[in-house]
Parts: sequence; structure tokens; C-alpha cells
Amino acid sequence: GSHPFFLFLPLEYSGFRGIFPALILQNARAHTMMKWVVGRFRPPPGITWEKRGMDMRITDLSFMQGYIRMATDGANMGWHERNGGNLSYRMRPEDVDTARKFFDKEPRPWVPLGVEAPTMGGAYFLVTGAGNYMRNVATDPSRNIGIVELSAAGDAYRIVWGLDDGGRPTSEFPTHVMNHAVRAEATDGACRVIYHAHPTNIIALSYLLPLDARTFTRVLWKAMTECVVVFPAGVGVVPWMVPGGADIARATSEQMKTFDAVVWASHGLFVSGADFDATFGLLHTIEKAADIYGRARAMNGGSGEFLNTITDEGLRQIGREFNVKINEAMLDFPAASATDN
Ligand code: 2HA
Ligand code: ZN
Repeated sequence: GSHPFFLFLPLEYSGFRGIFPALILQNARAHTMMKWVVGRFRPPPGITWEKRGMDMRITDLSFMQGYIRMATDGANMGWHERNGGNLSYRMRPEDVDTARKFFDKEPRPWVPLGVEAPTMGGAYFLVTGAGNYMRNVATDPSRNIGIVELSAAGDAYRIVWGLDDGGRPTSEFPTHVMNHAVRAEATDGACRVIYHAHPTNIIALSYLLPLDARTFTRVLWKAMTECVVVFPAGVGVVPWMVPGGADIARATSEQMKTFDAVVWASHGLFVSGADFDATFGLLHTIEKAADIYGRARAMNGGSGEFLNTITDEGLRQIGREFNVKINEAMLDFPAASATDN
């Protein structure tokens, strides 16, 4: 049977004031019948069925809206050519509660994940489908994204909503799950979003710089003043690897123990965050810093030796003023003693 629901119906137009909360219906037939009954009230223009809480769609849920907006924004930024990039959201228990009535009556079969993430056992993820285009998520959500449930052992998944017509989660799903496990642990459970994109400038930079975290972090921190506040731990780097498998998943999650952002050489970027805004903003900031560095170098005749830069002491000063703990291993000189202030 279906779930009971409450109908909160403003009755201004029938002479009542306030809210009428008393209709509790038990099944789809009663739902249809009540739509007919309530329809007799002739709602004023602008009061849709959705606004009355009837015929609510899964895409009306706020986590869905946040996901869809981010996918669209990323596509509009040019970070998702063709089927490039993918996005996953680890659902809160309350998200699962509100979404559950939309789940398939019969979940699809379990599929091995290829890696194991025991701490993620039983979690639900909203995730991009393999081969699907980010730019199509908004226009056709149930075909391009899906909700998957992880097995109790965290080593298999099954689709419970979406990915219509035989779709499956992104090829990078193993990396997403392992990163969720590592970042959830690193942030006391705060991290909920993992995002992979192909932003132009950070990829270009991976052809110029030595592929180590310290070099990339210093270049990006010094390219734009607020970078060190946005990613005070720095960025990790994974050398070129074949994408989509368990090896790159393990290599990335190893870096994610220290960093909330990891560059994939000649490929793109993986970032993590507590919500859609923080995660999108992190990738945007890193990509913009890479853009500025590349332009400054081009303006400088190709050289990375600039007339002006932000000093290491300047970075430390920002850390003190903004009260963020900067990863000292990325800085050149021993931290100034308290008496130097
Ligand atoms: O989703 O970006 O790395 C396609 C990819 C794989
Ligand atoms: Zn990719």
C-alpha cells in the first residue's frame, strides 16, 4: 500500500481562514478521489497541486533541486563536455525518508562495487549515470541520475530510483564512494558531496608543473589571495592513471585523507564538501586560480618567475587573520614565532 499523507489546504477562497490539516488518506485511490473533491474548491490562480503538497515530485525535494542546479551550473561553466564529470550526494536520513515513496517497488539487483567502503554501508547516494551528460540532468532527471543504496558491507550497490532504461552509476562511482568514506571520516560526517569535473585550466596546468601536491598547492595559493582560506590544506595530485577503476579510486582516496581537492593529471579535478555550494565553490576557486596563473605566465612570456607574488609569510598572515589552519608542510620557512607578530 502507499503511505499516508497530510494535506494542508489553505481555504481562503471558501471563506475559511488558516489551515485545514485534517485529511489523512491511506491509498492511491483515496488520493485520486480527494483530488477530485478538493478540485471542487476551485483554487485561485497560482495555487498548484505541488504547492498544496499533492502530486509532489521527487525532483521537488530540496536535495534534488540542489543537485540539479549544480549539474547545470557545472555544464554552463564548460566543465562537462560530452559525458565528462560526475556528481554524488550522500543522502541524509531525512532525505531518504522523503524520497522513499518514490523508490522502485522492487529495487534492482545488487552489483559489486569493485572496492569496499565498510563505513558507507547502508548509505544512499544520488549519483550521475554512466555515459550521461551533465547538461541533460535538468531536462530529464530520472534518466540521467539515480539513487543507489550501498550494501551493509559497503561492497555492492543497487539502484532504487532513476537511471531509467537500464542506466548504471558513473564509471567513477568506486572513487566517489571511497572518497565519501575518507572525507566523512576527516570531517566528522560533515562531507556529503563529491564532484568530478574537467575544468580547462587545472588540466592545462597539469602539463606544466611537477605532479606533486606541494608544487600545485603553492602555485594556486599564490595565484589568488583567498585560495589559502578556501583550501587551507592544499590540493592533492594523482599522476596520470586509467580512469574509472579501483586503482584510481584507491590513489584518490589516499590523497583525500589530507586534501578536500585532488587534481587528476591530464584529466580533471575531484573535490569534496559539506554541501553543493561549498563543493562547487571549491572547484570554481581552484579553476579560477589555475586560470589566473596560466594567464600571468603567458603575459610573462611563459615564465613562472613573476615580479610580484604572495610571500609565504603573507600566506601565514592570512591564516592568522582569517583563523584558518594552513598546512605548514606547504610553506617554505619555519613558522614565525609568536614574538614576531
Ligand atoms: O563521467 O569524467 O572520468 C566521465 C568521466 C570519467
Ligand atoms: Zn573524468
